[in-house]
Amino acid sequence: MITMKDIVREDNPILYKVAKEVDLPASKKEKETLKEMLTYLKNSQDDAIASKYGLRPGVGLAAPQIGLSKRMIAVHFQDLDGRQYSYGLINPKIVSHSVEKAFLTTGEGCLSVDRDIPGYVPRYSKITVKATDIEGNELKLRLKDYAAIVFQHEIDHLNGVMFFDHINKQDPFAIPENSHPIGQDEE
Ligand code: NB4
Ligand code: NI
Repeated sequence: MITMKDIVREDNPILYKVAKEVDLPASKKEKETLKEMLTYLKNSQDDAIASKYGLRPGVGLAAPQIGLSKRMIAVHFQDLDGRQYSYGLINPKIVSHSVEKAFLTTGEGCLSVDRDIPGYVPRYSKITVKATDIEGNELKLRLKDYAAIVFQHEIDHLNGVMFFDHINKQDPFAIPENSHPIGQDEE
């Protein structure tokens, strides 16, 4: 099983590389790895398992974070309307996006970054993603707000981009223009 020792940290150059496309159909090994990434997320959200193995909780994970420079991501979360998302995706691609942006009021963290970096991370509020799932099915996902933010954080990792690259260095909590907040106190 994947544990924290398998997760590379921000000093590892693999996190700043553009990851390679996976030749389809994906190999048995690649599919096994993607299943393990999804299992890490499920385990990390289970208090008993997470405390037993010292897992930091996650709703997403990208293959470069476990030292594999390949375009594969796993996501496992419920959006704020309670809709469940649980996917292992290969060669995910953002094929269209809104002009409008959104950001988590809590800011973002990363399993590969062992420090808090305060500030809003502006991202597109609506995206359409095309990808291949673990079974080899072609998927087209229309995502908004929280779900769109999670997918963009993961797809960024495939392009060597970290969440803090998006934070306004001069004023980290400046409200990005043409954006809306996502999170508990978004009323
Ligand atoms: C990826 C996320 C950072 C912002 C928002 C959040 C958590 C991550 C990083 C967008 C994507 C990992 C991958 C959480 C978390 C809410 C749901 C269900 C019950 C606990 C869990 C906690 F753990 N980020 N961690 N960071 N990343 N929400 N939740 N809760 O997932 O680095 O590249 O279990
Ligand atoms: Ni991350």
